[in-house]
Amino acid sequence: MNQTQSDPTVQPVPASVVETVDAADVTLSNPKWAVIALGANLGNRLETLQGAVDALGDTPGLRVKAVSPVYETEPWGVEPGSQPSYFNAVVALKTTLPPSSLLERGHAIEEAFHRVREERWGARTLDVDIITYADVVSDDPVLTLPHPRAHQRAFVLAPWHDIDPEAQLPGLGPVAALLAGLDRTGITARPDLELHLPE
Ligand code: PH2
Ligand code: MG
Ligand code: MG
Repeated sequence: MNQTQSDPTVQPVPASVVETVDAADVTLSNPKWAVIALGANLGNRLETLQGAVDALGDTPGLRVKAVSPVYETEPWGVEPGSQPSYFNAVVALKTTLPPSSLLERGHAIEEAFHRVREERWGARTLDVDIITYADVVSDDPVLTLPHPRAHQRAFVLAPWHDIDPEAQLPGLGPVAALLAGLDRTGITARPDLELHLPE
């Protein structure tokens, strides 16, 4: 006889505490939503962004749920005309990784695309920024949540709003309202370009 079934002290886990991410997916217990912004302004920008989406999808304990449209955007924070334009996009995912591991994974993906860390806001092949992790608000300098400048950046909020019009920036309110207050000059949708979910 099956020992486990006959032992009255071993209770089955109620189905309600195991959240199924996707029917064909591994079942992740207690996964959290996170939003990641991607940016590239050197090399083959579209290929790099898709590579980053695929690399996120290859991460154990992480499931990419939505990928935004691509925007071509003027570099923010530098002398106009001093850098190539960016391609920006946003990914919504569910993960069982803690924020620190997600950050580490993001850095590893940046490095895989030959990102060289030079000056602040320098041109880069790939930038992977965690925008939100669940509803965490933290001023930890290693990983400030939500991303400390996301609310000022239409190149983050516009693609995020496209995939989740109800999105909220924890502590700061609806993305729709924040986006409505931003100047969208230099932020151009590129419907001719498309990213897809990881295979
Ligand atoms: N990222 C930066 C600095 N400036 N400008 C645009 N348009 N898009 C970015 O992703 C971006 C930027 C530093 O992370
Ligand atoms: Mg960034
Ligand atoms: Mg970054």
